[in-house]
Amino acid sequence: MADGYSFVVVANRLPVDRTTDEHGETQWTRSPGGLVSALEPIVRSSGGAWVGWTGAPDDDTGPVQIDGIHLRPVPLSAEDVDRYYEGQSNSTVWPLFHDLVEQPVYRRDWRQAYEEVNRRFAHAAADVAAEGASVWVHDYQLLLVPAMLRRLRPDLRIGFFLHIPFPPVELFMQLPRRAELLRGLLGADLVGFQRPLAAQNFLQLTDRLLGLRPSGDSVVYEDRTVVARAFPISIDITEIDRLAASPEVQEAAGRLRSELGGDRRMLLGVDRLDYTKGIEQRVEAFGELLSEGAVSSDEVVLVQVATPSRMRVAQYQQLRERVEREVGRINGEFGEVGTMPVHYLFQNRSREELVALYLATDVMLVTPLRDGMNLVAKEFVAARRDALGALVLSEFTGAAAELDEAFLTNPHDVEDLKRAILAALASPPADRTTRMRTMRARIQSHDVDQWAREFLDALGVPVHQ
Ligand code: ADQ
Repeated sequence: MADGYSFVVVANRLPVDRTTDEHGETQWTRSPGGLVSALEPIVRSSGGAWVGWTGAPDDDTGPVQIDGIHLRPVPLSAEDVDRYYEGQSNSTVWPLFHDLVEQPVYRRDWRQAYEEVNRRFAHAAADVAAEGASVWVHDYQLLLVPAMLRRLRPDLRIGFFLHIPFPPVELFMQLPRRAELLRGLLGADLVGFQRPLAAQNFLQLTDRLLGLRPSGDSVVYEDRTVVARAFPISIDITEIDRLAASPEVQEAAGRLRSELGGDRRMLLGVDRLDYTKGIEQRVEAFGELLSEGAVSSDEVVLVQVATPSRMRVAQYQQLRERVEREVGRINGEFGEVGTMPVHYLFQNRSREELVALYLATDVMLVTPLRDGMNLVAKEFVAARRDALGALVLSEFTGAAAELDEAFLTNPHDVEDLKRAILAALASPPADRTTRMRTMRARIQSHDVDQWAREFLDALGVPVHQ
């Protein structure tokens, strides 16, 4: 269509949150997060469109133009949310792609809803894209969209980026209708992953399931070349640096420190409350260190901030109960009036507050059992302009490949987690500073804006900003 948009982003969510003001008027505010801040300027400068769900079930909002971006909502009924989003996306694909750290649930009605909703997204994208436009599809909720879109619009250039890990061949083989999902991705010209191993897994599968012959980083499918490559995502370094330099944020960090008890060393975890993030293992390790007397609650405090996430999914509710029970047990056993060993906040926090927490902490604990990248680790490093603070980082995060001067750990092994926490607490300041400087140098040369440009460059999309 001649009057469509030349660049289109397709993601489960639109880059805005809708609120209603005191006069009952609808207001849209930009959602927080690196992906939105990286893509929004590109979409805006190219006069582009963004296709996604508003986040509210049964919402029939029509297209809107906000800050130079055409937003095209895809409606989801409450039942779609249940089956496509909470079901197939978050109870089947999510656990399977995270190496089965929870058991995936396989249901035919969820798969069917997933296919229907993916088709709806593909039609919406086909509808807004101009002749020869470039379309960038995101993440595990939309694995079928590239092929559906190609069928509707063979003239388009289609890119896909997976934010989560892509599993090894033997795990992917568990998925019902696995070949169809693979063909879904093969509808793209470029399939991007966080890590090179994920791209290799994908290419191997094209051989195993479809008998294709991948060569190097590409494979020929239906007379087209599909390239699969790693594009490790990053963060908005300028934003974190600006916040970390702000006197208000620094004061807030100072206040936090004194409120937590002056000279106690602070351990910090910041995550969505998700079973992939290793929150339980981290709390358990800390509890054992207390009970063995390796640390004492006079000397060390753990602050865990957990954002409520997917709370309608049973596995997430159960996780919340287990974490809260364990925190309660540790505080009951090792706390004193006024000095609790664990401060647990089941809350969303503003960017300012997060950065103040990063600045206040001695040891940051990022211990996922599996994680595509993990932006919290990178945000912590970017915030530490003082080059102080230690990072305990799981080997099973994508970030570990870039941040290997962290205190690396295997969180599946609680003994190893305890060892890493103690090593980070005991490391001399000069050692921590050397490690932090090296990590900062590494991430500073690659921020999220560059990540987006590299992907779009490989897709052949001109980016003017
Ligand atoms: P997530 O699983 O959500 O992302 P992560 O990469 O850590 O994980 O990003 C979380 C973001 O939410 C960070 O920017 C963090 O600051 C913010 N956040 C976390 N807890 C918060 C809280 N309590 N309050 C406010 N903000 C909070 C998925 C993949 C990752 C991949 C990213 C990007 O699972 O592996 O790194 O996408 O591709």
